[in-house]
Amino acid sequence: MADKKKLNLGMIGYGFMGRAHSNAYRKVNNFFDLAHEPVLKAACGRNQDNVQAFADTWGYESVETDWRKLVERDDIDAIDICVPNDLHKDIAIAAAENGKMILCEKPLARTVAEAEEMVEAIEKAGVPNMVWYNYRRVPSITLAKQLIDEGRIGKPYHYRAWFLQDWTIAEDVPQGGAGTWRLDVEAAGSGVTGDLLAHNIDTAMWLNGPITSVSALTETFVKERMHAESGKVEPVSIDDACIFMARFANGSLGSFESTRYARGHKALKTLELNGADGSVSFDLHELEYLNFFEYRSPAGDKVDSHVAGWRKIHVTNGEHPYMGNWWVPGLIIGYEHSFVHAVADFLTGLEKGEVAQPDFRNALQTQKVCEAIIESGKSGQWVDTGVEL
Ligand code: SOE
Repeated sequence: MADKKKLNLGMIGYGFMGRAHSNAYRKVNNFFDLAHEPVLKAACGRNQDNVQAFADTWGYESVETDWRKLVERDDIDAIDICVPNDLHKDIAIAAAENGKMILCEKPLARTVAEAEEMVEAIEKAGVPNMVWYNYRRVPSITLAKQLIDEGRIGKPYHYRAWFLQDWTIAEDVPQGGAGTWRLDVEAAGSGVTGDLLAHNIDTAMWLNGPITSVSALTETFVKERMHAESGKVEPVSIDDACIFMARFANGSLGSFESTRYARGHKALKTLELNGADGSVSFDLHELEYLNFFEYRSPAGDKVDSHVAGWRKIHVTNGEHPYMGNWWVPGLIIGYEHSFVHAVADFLTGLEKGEVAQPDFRNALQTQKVCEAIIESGKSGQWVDTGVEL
């Protein structure tokens, strides 16, 4: 890979997402023909032993224990932010001020105000940037986008999506700390809205356009939990569950549900879009399939009703999005590949001078919807999102 342009990466954080992204950087050049090659230059985390172990596992050349030092290093081109949400803003702004490209984990920030500051900083610095809403790059979902853009669904009427989990039902799950910072409002900003629904909102607006207003029902089922840092039982202020209705700018209606209390569901993530001429539906548990109902053919003819039916498309052919870069038709790929695709798209963007989406400005729109949901959950009123049209 001697002829490739090196992209020296500084990874901040070494949890679940630090691993998913590192895996993607390592694999991307084996499967995609790109002008750039990510180099795992430095990993950063507060605990020297842990970050060194992570660096050894994934092949990072060096470690730092202070992210401020990392963003100032001359040998780093891009910063990857994989830490809890309360750190996203300060790291992103400092990285932008130091001229670094930034790849930031979702959600962009805790609040719209933070996200706006981040957008201002990166746009002022003019640095390439991307937010890791990885599910857009599951080939079946990308295929849904193609079908919608080709007009195969026709006028959209309904969008519905779930993201259901069950890992916080036990009352002794702490808030704060590794992984469980997602239950601490200070670190996360919100609960399932920012953590899970943000994915569904990003995909929904990508497929079906801007969400203009929302009406939400939120609940915190377990009111107090031990805080892993203070060791004390403290009030819980995140939304454990959220159900919201939405209006899209194109006139269609949305219904969304997310919880971490759906016993038996670990990551039931679904979407469905119903239009006048067809429907698409997707379920992450069968991520290699896209379900498609065709009512009217591309030529405009109605499909013969006695043979019309849902088609379960096995999205593994070479002509399907991203799949030509993997195995042979019929053989599936999985969750981790969505991150490889994100890196491939980011690097392709660098090569072609195009902006890989979602960039910070695009992710700010999702943040606006999340904030409107939380506000609506508190007030019981419909709230305008203020999303750019
Ligand atoms: C939470 O359990 C979580 O890991 C999210 O933080 C991720 O964004 C989601 O993809 C899977 O669930």
